[in-house]
Amino acid sequence: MPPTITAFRASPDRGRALARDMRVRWALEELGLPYEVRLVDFDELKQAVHLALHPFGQIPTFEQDGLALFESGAIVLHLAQGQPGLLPDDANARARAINWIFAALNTIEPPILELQTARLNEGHEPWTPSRIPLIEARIEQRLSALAARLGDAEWIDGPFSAGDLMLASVLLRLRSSGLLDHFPALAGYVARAEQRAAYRRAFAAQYAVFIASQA
Ligand code: GTB
Repeated sequence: MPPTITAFRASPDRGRALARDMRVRWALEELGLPYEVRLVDFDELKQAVHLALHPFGQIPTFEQDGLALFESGAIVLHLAQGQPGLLPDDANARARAINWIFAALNTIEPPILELQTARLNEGHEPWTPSRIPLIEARIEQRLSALAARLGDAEWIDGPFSAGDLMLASVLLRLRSSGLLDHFPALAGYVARAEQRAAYRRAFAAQYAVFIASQA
């Protein structure tokens, strides 16, 4: 049976592929795996049926053959480990690709989330205007180190891997901030990721959901 994932029926990102079901869709497309999507409204997220799948009442979730997972990183890793295509065969290279999944989620994404929280949820607070430059500086520190490591390579460590998928997914969240533009190597990296056929199929699928929600 194909897996079933959950996604917003009407994503607040208006189909810009910023919600975290996108990284799972992208991984599934990279691996050529069919999947089904159960769309959920915001109020369903905190109801018992969904909480049984996701203790924090969020998307995405993943269900297949009696296994239920939440956390986009865990889902992508599970998929990548299940079939060839997103992790190298060589044990050390595989460990390094997994290393980059964790780096994306634990080291690069946190300050990016802080910035979004400050802008979207705390924009009215008196401290926000002075806090934003501090968060931006922390993000730029990370981007600078990442750009230095990437150099002029196409992908972060050899052929495209789940590590690149997660890094690009996280960096994409910065597009509207303009911060990526200060790092042309990273902007090019993200653009290459977005040009992948699997990314485009995943983008189109989530965009179609958003358009349908507006009808
Ligand atoms: N760590 C978890 C993971 O990686 O799976 C985080 C999951 C998560 O934050 N899910 C969000 C959610 O369900 C959707 S993606 N939120 C509902 C809730 O917490 O009640 C986050 C997101 C939402 C909207 C935009 N946007 O509009 O641009 C971008 C990202």
